[in-house]
Amino acid sequence: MKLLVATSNPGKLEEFRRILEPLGISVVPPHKKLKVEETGSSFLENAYIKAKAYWEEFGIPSVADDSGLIVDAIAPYPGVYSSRFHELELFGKEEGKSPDEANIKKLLRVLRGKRERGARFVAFVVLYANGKGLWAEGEVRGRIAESPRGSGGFGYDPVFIPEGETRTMAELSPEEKDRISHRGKALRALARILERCEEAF
Ligand code: ITT
Repeated sequence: MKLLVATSNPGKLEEFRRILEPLGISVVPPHKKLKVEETGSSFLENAYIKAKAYWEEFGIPSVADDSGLIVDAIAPYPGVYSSRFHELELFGKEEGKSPDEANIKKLLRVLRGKRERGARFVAFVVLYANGKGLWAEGEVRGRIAESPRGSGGFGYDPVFIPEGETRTMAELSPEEKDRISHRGKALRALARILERCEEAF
């Protein structure tokens, strides 16, 4: 089976490939950028909006991920605003060399001096084609480091220490991240559901 990955985030695309191809699902990137307004108020709704928009544009069964970091001390933030947390007026705007760097700077500033550093990554994935959708979710708990470490992954990985680890997500190998990550769990769950109803797609 071939799925279009409904994302403009290269880090996510690479993870989709790594996680789905060993399960016998080949994934293709979109051949042009699609700007989709994420107008939903939940991860699930935004993932649905993205998967449907890509299906309508490209006519290939499309799988989207809407994901983010929820930090206990400021829950439900950054949440659905994770990719543009630095732009939010709430807690003050932040600048950086990249959006990822600005987001991390802001998060560390907001948590400075706080002992409560618990957090979780969540991912909702939706597969959409022909008026039909399937979805699954995944989560990984952890805590926010005092400063960034590591160069793997993307987004908040350099400041997220998964439960039971001393390393940040950005210090894990790609295989180690996929085994425990929110996206790994969500995509493997989706693949199991798809096995039972592939003919519908
Ligand atoms: P698409 O909508 O095009 O897929 P996006 O990056 O805008 O790309 P989201 O709206 O789902 O995607 O925002 C997810 C953000 O949450 C992402 O930009 C990171 O800041 C953060 N995030 C999600 N998964 C992550 C991961 O595995 N590691 C680090 N940060 C992650």
